[in-house]
Amino acid sequence: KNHNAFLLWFTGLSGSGKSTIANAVEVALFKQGIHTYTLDGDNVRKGLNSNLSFSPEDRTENIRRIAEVANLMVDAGIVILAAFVSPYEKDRNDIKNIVGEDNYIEIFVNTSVEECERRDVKGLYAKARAGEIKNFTGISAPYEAPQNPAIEIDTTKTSVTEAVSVILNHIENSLKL
Ligand code: GGZ
Repeated sequence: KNHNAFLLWFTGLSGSGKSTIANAVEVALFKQGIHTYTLDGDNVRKGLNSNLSFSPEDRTENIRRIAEVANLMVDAGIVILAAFVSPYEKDRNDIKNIVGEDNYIEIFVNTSVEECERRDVKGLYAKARAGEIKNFTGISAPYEAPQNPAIEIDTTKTSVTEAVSVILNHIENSLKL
């Protein structure tokens, strides 16, 4: 395994800020000359996982496939950022086993459902409340909060810039970069 590569896994509710923070971390890593790739709903659920729904079984399969792809990309020496709701503790534990504990950095973007719903950037919470989206995480499907994430970010107290520096500091202190 290439020991300079690893997986940054962002978990949290829809609209919690996972992708925003992941994208900002990716820009910072790029400036350091580090080869990165971001996996998110936009490039995975439309392609590789386009046959998967949001049922519990399909979410588990979604996360399993992403973890296997991330593992291959880490093997290729690329720093991977992955931003998925990933609501189940068991599934997140499986990611760690797939990529190896030393390569897995879990980041809990801890924005409450009340705050995500207040922001409702994409209008999905309103649709979920109206019953137009079934099994919506935080409304009609569970989110199991990580018990022991490497990093936890409260986006009501921490700016994107601050979140980036917390994450970069963690990576540097754990001798990843
Ligand atoms: C949760 C849903 C759902 C349901 C569609 N529940 O804000 P978004 O739009 O871009 O992020 C959400 C994304 C979640 O996909 P993931 O692959 O990350 O989920 S999981 O890890 O649980 O497999 C949201 C949109 O897809 N979306 N329906 N029912 N989010």
